[in-house]
Amino acid sequence: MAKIQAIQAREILDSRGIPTVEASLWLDNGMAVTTAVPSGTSTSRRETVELRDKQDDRYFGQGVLKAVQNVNEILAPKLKGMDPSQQQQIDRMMMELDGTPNKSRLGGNAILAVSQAVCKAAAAMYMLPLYEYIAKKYQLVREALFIPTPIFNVINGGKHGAGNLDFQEFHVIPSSRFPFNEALEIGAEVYHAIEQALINNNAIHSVGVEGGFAPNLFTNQDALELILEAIKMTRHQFSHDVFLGLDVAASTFYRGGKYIIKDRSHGYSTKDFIEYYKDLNERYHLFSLEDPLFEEDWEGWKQLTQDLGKDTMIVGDDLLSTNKELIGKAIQSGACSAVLVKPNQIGTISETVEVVMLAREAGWHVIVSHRSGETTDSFIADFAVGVGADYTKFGAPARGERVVKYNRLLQIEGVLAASQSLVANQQQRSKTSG
Ligand code: 2PG
Ligand code: MG
Repeated sequence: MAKIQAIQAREILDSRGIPTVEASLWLDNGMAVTTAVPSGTSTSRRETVELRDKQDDRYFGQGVLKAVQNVNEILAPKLKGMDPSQQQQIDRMMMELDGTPNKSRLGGNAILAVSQAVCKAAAAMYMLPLYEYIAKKYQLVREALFIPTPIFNVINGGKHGAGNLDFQEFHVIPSSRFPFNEALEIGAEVYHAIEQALINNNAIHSVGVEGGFAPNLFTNQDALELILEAIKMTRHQFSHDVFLGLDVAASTFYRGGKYIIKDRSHGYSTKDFIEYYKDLNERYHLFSLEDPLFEEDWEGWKQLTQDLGKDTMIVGDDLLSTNKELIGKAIQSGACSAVLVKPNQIGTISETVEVVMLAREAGWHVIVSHRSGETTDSFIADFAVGVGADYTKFGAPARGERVVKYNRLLQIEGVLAASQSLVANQQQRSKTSG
């Protein structure tokens, strides 16, 4: 067994040009790994605290030098000599060293950088691909490993878009019957067709923070129409090969008890907004609906899940914040039917895995997600495969920090296909020779 010899963190930039934490970890057998943590733009109230320097002028106060220092001076000396396969023990120790309920002393960004590095280092120590190590360790995948179905974010609004849409993300979701490489083709083809449709309509076709287009349109519904128009330009059929979904991020436009969006000037009450979704669903057969209501509108969520949850995945992101207490509450009350899983909302790998386990036990769908501020680390792709996620959400099929994750899924798909056909061949051979 190798032991942790050293950990060094540093400040790097994320895809938005904002600092984030990267950590390298060395084992005493000479192996080394590096990983970086992402950062959200539309964060929920219940997420762990991302430690930012605040008081200085560097990067307008967004620097993460304190978090880096916490890794280098507090966490690294304590972890020295520990066995990296003891993830739970290490994560618990870091939480105790932090001593706050929301990781605000050392920083969720500092703690997660180390937690991810420990996970990667253990995989390296066992000489396993990261996804396989995670699968073996946590035993969450019942049969053979598979690649989750991708949810592509093709139009960016809300806090993510430079355009004028209220809804944060407009998704296209290929049917789960396609192997991942074909699902990626569908996502990329629809993405390019949207660009063409925008050009045809003389609309702006620049992109938002997750690589989706960020146009100026009259209503949010116009964005859904645009996607339908684009799908028609491809060889794929709406509602058969490819479906629509939304991450509404409704907390960002909930003001004074009303949902204020450009589709109606005087805003919607919860009841009216649920009716609005029902109408949308009639036309667009929404496959998934993430954060459709304010993160504290629990009664509304329950009602919406009752009304639409049979055919539409009702996904809790801000509502649940990858937090096991909140998920417990949502399972009990029937507030949604799927969870968006983001390690940096909770701050350690062990706690993230616990959330996946809870969701699985409840029969919920699991969507493993990136953040809007990303790096070129593809940790999250391996994590999604390793825990057997049903879906992944890694943004548009464009821009380096997004495609690095989709490309990693392609690699894993290739390796799995080769090893599974190897197993099938071996079984065949042992049958014929026996
Ligand atoms: C979301 C995420 C990722 P952010 O709301 O689901 O797409 O956005 O990272 O800004 O919270
Ligand atoms: Mg979301």
